[in-house]
Parts: sequence; structure tokens; C-alpha cells
Amino acid sequence: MKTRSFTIVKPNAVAAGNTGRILEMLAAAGFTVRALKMVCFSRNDAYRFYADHIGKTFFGELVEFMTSGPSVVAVVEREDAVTALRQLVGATDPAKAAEGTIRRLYGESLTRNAVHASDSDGHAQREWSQWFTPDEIMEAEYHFKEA
Ligand code: FUP
Repeated sequence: MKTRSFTIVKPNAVAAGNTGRILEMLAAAGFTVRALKMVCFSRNDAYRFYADHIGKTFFGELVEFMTSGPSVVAVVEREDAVTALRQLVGATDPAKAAEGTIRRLYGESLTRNAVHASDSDGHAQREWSQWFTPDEIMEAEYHFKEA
């Protein structure tokens, strides 16, 4: 069944000019983009997005990084999207990520790991809801929107 996941091209990958290459890898892996935009995480956005990690040793560094420049956020669709995206993205630490994965190619460190991929259907929905209203997520069939 086609499902959706949520991804972020993080500030280091955007700054390095790798957004296009990463979107191309998603397309080559069979993902359709359903929503896409460039955003700047405020500190509040970073706290909300990474709420589960508040208090951990790396949290401060993570917030500094996520607020250091623009990110590109997207909702992507495919068969078994959450699992397929995690596979394409690779392990959290780019040094441990498999050859050919996005983090292996474009990640610089555990924190500056180039991309985010949701870890479950429930988290994916919670995460994209932080950045997209329902009408910003495109359905497979085009629906004309009245002004
Ligand atoms: P992932 O699901 O792969 O994004 O990984 P986690 O949820 O475990 O971590 C969330 C983010 O925290 C990662 F993208 C990177 C960052 N992180 C660190 O900066 N240092 C750590 O020691 C662990 C995670």
C-alpha cells in the first residue's frame, strides 16, 4: 500500500547545494513528492520537532545546527514509505551508514547528518503536521481550488 513519510533536507545539505541531488535520489527510489517547501527552523520549531530529545547531551548542538540555516521539508509517498525512506537515508551516523545512502553521501557527522526520515507512520504524520496544513499536501488527483 502506498503510504507517506516526512523528510527534511537539513541545513548542512541545503547550504552545500545538495537539495536537488537528494530530491533526485528520492525520485529514483520511487518516491512522489506530495508537499515541499523551504523553511527556517526557529529555536521553538527545533524544540517541538525534537521534543523527545530534550535534556539529552547532544540536544543543544542539535538545536544550534537545525537553526543554523534554511531546511527543505517534504512529504513523500511510495509503497511502504517509512521503511523505504529510512533505508535510502541510512543509519543516523553517516560513518555507519551503508554505501550509497543519502547520509553516507552527504552527511558530515552524527549531528550534521544531511537528512531526516520519520521512524513510523504516526511520527511521520505528527512531523509533517508541524510544517504543512492539510490543503498544502497534494492528492494524487488534481483538485481545482476555488479562489
Ligand atoms: P534518526 O531517527 O536517525 O534521525 O535518529 P535519532 O532520532 O536517534 O536522532 C535525532 C537526531 O539527533 C539525529 F538526526 C542526529 C541527532 N543526534 C546527535 O546529534 N547526536 C547523537 O548522539 C544522537 C543523535
